[in-house]
Amino acid sequence: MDGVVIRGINNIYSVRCGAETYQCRIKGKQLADIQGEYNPLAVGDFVTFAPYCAGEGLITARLPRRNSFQRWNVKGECNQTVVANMDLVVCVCSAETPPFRPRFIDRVIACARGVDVMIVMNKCDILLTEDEHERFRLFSDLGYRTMAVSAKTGENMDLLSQTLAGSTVAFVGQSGVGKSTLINRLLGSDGKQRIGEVSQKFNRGRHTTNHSLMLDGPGFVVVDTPGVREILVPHGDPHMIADSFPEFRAVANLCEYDGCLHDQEPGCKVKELVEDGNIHFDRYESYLRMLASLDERVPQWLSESYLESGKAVTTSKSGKFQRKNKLMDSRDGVGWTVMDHVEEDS
Ligand SMILES: Nc1nc2c(ncn2[C@@H]2O[C@H](COP(=O)(O)OP(=O)(O)OP(=O)(O)O)[C@@H](O)[C@H]2O)c(=O)[nH]1
Ligand SMILES: [Mg+2]
Ligand SMILES: [Zn+2]
Repeated sequence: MDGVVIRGINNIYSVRCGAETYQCRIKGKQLADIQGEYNPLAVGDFVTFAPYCAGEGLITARLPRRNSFQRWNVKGECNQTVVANMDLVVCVCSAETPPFRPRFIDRVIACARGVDVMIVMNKCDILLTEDEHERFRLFSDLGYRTMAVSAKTGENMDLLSQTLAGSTVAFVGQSGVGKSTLINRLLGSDGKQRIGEVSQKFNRGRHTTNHSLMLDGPGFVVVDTPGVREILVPHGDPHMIADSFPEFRAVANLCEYDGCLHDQEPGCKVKELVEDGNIHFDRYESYLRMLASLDERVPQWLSESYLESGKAVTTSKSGKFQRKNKLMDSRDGVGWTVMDHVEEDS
């Protein structure tokens, strides 16, 4: 049978198939062909499973993903899929508590692989400063759908609900921006009950979400995800980061070098436009921080023996081979970082 993962806690996955939900484990120790990932299954994954008794089953395969939202897991030292197979990722931010952090949104966009991002400013009952407002508006100038709502006053909640109609969406964002409050409000009394249940059972009284959960809304399906203080882009090809900036993408063919990463390369059109003020400087800085974070990583699955085999020698940003102790700097998808601290951007 095939079903969709609606929740996963401690290697037990709730898999929904039609009207039934089965509590499933993975058959054997791991799923075939899935390695080097923090979690083999994420909410939204379609799986094949074999029911073995009432309401329980064994997962035998993960079906191919249409898209995913991934981040770098600092503790696990590898990429983690937060949700898969979404029609839309809704990046929720707030005017205050926590403060508006546009670079966090830039990173959320870079974490979304093959799926559109909409940016929802919650707590619009609190005013933004002029600068914050300008940076927020920039997202819509760049072509992203944006919306300002308030879960508290209900402002624009109908509009949000209409926008989500017919879709499966994930709410992601910093802890405390109001993802769960928004979802409660969108789902009405039904949703409140279910979310209340979850927070009592799994949060031991805390008012934060600590695992992703897929819920049925009126005319749409929504995944509530746990908020994070910081989000880091997944490890991988740095060109994917550059591609997540539409204003860079639009002019990249005018850069002197093919595959220009808009960093130190001569004849870079992006840098020229930043200097002229035609590309927002803060967006560019935000991008450079993401690139730098890729250079500092060591995915755990890159074992010492793999490194010693010499296969991992790759070119660095500057185009030269570079050796850091036994580890090499890399930009071609087998790179890594030693991440001993996480800096917060504004
Ligand atoms: N002023 C104001 N406060 C809000 C609004 N929406 C939510 N809040 C408050 O923001 C706080 C955090 O809300 P949550 O819904 O728990 O935030 P979250 O994003 O789900 O947080 P995590 O589960 O930790 O990721 C709560 O105290 C809410 O009452 C809003 O529109 N305006
Ligand atoms: Mg929450
Ligand atoms: Zn360039």
